[in-house]
Amino acid sequence: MFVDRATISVKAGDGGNGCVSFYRAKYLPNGGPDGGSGGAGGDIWFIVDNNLRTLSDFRYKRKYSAENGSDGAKANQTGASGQSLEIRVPPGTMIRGEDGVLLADLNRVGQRFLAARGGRGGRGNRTYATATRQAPGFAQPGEKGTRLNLKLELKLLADVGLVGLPNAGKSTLLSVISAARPKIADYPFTTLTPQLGIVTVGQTAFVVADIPGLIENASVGAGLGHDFLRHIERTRLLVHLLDVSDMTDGSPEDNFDLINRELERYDVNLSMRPQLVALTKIDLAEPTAVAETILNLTERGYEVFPICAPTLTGVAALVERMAGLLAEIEVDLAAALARDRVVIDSSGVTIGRSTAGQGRPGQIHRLTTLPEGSVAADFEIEVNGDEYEITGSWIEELLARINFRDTDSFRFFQRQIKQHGVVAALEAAGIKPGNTVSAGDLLFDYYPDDDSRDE
Ligand SMILES: Nc1nc2c(ncn2[C@@H]2O[C@H](COP(=O)(O)OP(=O)(O)OP(=O)(O)O)[C@@H](O)[C@H]2O)c(=O)[nH]1
Ligand SMILES: [Mg+2]
Repeated sequence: MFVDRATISVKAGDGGNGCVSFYRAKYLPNGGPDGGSGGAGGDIWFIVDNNLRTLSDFRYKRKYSAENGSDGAKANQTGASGQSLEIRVPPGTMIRGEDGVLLADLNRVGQRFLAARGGRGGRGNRTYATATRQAPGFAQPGEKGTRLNLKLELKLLADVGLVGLPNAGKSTLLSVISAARPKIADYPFTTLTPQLGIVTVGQTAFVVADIPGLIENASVGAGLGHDFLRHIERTRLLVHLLDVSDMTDGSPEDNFDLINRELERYDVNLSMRPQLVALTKIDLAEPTAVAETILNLTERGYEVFPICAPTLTGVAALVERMAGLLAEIEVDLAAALARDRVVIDSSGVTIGRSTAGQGRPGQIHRLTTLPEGSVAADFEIEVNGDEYEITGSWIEELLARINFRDTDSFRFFQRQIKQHGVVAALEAAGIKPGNTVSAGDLLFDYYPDDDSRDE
């Protein structure tokens, strides 16, 4: 079965203990303190691996821990740092805390997320020596590594979603174009859970998702389809299956419009996805009815493929077109993703003071002191876990003017948010490198360009 949820526990490594030791030599009985500090514990990272498609690995292994740091030793030897642990997840994995708060949305290949930082190593007694305290007989224990329970959720990253009424022939199509063996039967709602199949065409392969049939009001929860619409949210192409042999429930075009209305009501973006139409069960249909449906839908601008899946009639042409369209869409997707790779540069900004201290969930931050040379603007920063949301009329107006695919336009945006103190406000709110910032539809990871973390 396809697994798309998993709960795991992670534990970053403990820091090694600091050491208490004094230098001893034959003629120097009271040498100075020379206990080294402990090494840092390893961190827990999540890394997106494009070769993975499911969360099934997490069904069997639920506990993940990074290595502990080693203790410090005599002669000022610092303990070795613990190895960090990298947990590989498929693209599309969302990581939530135990409370359900979204911590990371991992959808770009190679994207990394620091889930838990290893404990710091304890200081050795050597580091406590001062002019007045020359022989400190104590050292610091290592800091414990963070332990967390995390919920992983994978929105099925299918390239193509099959949609249509129950019994339209979706599972039958998937069974003949892939190695997937979905249940097929002559009654509606045969498919109860989404099924994935990998379709190979020449050198390329893509993933097709078969979801339970949709019915009227599926977008608001009717039938079984609703829960599964989210599985096709991120597909790049929809294939809409229309049974032309069965005229009992209205004309094929009426059914076609009904499904499209449901898609639109669920998510406008979904209804704007490119859509190919497959007319199914043409072996049972009136040829004139088929011809008429083809004509009508073609006139409306759709590409229509009459098929009979059990005999493979028309299937090759449909699959070829799916592959062809996906290749075209790929280019657009790359451009869309490039937009996400935003790096805010905070160099040279004087950090103002926020009205409150560190970021807490739901807390709103306002700068009381604006950075030097910056211009006042109306915006607020809301902190939710590791997510920082910028809201307010000024940022909305700014976003509306920016074309994120254009480098100059994007630079202008970077300058604006710096000049107006947004970067300073984020810092004052406690943002850390790699945290997520959202503003309107824009989502990006925060990385200041000076990397001076005090560790
Ligand atoms: N004659 C004929 N029967 C077909 C064709 N395609 C599918 N069928 C039959 O139609 C019935 C329903 O097919 P499924 O593939 O299970 O339909 P589905 O769209 O997956 O249905 P749900 O899972 O309920 O949404 C099955 O009995 C299939 O054998 C076709 O091209 N010709
Ligand atoms: Mg089915």
